[in-house]
Amino acid sequence: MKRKELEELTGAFLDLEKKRTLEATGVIASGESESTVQEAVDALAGALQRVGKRFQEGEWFLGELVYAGEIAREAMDLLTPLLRGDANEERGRIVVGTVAGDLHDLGKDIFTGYANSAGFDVVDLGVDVAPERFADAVAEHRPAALGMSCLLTICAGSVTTVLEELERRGLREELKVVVGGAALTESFAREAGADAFAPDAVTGTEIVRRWSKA
Ligand code: B12
Repeated sequence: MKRKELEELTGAFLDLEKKRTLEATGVIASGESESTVQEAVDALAGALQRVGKRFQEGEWFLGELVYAGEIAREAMDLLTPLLRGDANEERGRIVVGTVAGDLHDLGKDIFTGYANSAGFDVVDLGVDVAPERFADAVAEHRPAALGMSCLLTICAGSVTTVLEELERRGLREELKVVVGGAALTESFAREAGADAFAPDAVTGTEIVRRWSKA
């Protein structure tokens, strides 16, 4: 039964059938199915990779990419508030945002959902966040960690600019920085001077959880 529900979800999504996708999401979100919310989030994330491939290979055009993004947004909005963790204590604050020039927020929001459910107080700056705004938020909220998301290769340099701005303002030393998103890699993160790269939101949450215990 489990596989069938997830297949229906990804099948409807990849057919760009919004109503069917949201119905399939609703069944899982209601808890009436054997599939978990986390499995549905992972299934949608995997399907979005396929959307990207279809777009990259010229099979789909911008209209389809935009519509798929819209459907995914609505489905994720039903799921991410339901991500459950084992939070029984306050673990500290995290500031997150998508870097300047980049409007992708689905992955960042999944990380926010997991981090919230793990007991972190997350301050979400949204998308297209300028380096100065990241630094202002770190100065204001004094988080234990900063998370940056980047999906566009041309925006990857913004990660470095943010780290330089934090350094310049004397805000880098006490702060841990984790980055994620399809445009980034482990080696890029290391060279840019971030503390960690997270290939997915669960790993990202595990990393900040480890830091908060240290
Ligand atoms: C959906 C989508 C869109 C939607 C975004 C909707 C939204 N609200 O986010 C829309 C239609 C707006 C869009 C627009 C564009 N897009 Co787009 N998009 C995608 C697509 C298909 C899926 C992205 C996604 O949401 N994936 C699912 C999530 C769950 O995955 P994720 O973001 O990687 O996040 C996971 C991890 O990376 C990690 N993570 C991510 N961030 C963070 C942050 C932290 C702190 C942590 C710990 C973890 C973490 O955790 C997440 C969950 O596990 C990708 C394809 C791809 N392979 O990524 C293209 C893709 C990113 N887009 C692309 C392009 C080219 C564009 C446009 C330039 C198209 C155009 N010509 O206009 C515009 C750019 C707009 C802009 N300025 O940002 C290219 C980028 C190519 C490149 N190398 O730079 C891609 C790769 C498609 C492709 N293969 O060509 N896009």
